[in-house]
Amino acid sequence: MKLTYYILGLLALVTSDATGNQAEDGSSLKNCQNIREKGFVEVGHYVVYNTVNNTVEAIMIHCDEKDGMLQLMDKEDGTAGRSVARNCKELQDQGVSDDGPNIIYPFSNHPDTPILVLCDQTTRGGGWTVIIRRDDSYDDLTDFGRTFEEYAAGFGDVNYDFYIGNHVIHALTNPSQNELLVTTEDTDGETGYAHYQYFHIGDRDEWDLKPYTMSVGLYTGTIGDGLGYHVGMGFSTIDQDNDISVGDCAAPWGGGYGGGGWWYRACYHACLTGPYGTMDFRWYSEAGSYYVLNKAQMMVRPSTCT
Ligand SMILES: [Ca+2]
Repeated sequence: MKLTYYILGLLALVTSDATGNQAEDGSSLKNCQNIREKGFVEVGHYVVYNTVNNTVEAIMIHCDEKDGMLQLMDKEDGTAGRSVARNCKELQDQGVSDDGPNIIYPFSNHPDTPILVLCDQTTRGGGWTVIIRRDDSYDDLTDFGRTFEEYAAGFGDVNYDFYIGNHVIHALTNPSQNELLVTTEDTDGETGYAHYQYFHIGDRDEWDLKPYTMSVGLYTGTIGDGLGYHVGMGFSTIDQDNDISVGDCAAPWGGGYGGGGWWYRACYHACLTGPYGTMDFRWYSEAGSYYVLNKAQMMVRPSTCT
């Protein structure tokens, strides 16, 4: 145990400004050796940065004993030697104030499973974990016409456009009350937001409920309550129809709408997964009116009001 406490003391000295997994000048972290030189000595997952086509991209790597890292023993109170966060709000509470990719451990039943996520630590107080990002300015755009299993697991790249996965959204919104912030930019370049004080995604298998049923409420914002129409709906995709339409709202072009997975009813007011450059990537504002979008983001954080 003496060794443990010596190492923890060393950690406190050299990483006092970076209690998360990422140093402030994260772009200099390219491998485990760089991470060790920054004073991070513990076996675990870290964010590193590679330059690809003049763009800095974050990826997650694992550094272990053969990289010169140390397997720290658990503390006497039984908690792990390494501080981990379940979401971006907990990272913020640990002193991580930078926007960008970081590592969280959101699964209460698999607390050692890390995922690379995008954190927003500045908008409206920060602490947000981004669950979907669409942005048509990227070079290689992600196809959002995906299967139920792909939407469950998540797809895309946190450096660009992505969907974090219904499995993760359920884990993020389940243990506590969460709020949701939707931000949009329409085809005229106008930006707006919708804030919901309450947001929750059910589990994949719940008695008497469709998979990943959405609850959302207490709207304020500038673009209208686009999600209100979708309350209580399960998640539908090109290969799984959980909507209440006689048709199939998630059917791809030709059969229905844009093919994106969504909490369709019959069929939708807002949909943030439709194809770029079409009216199926849009946000409802009021009866008969909606914004066609170029960019959109949804992000969640534990609610400050309970
Ligand atoms: Ca249907």
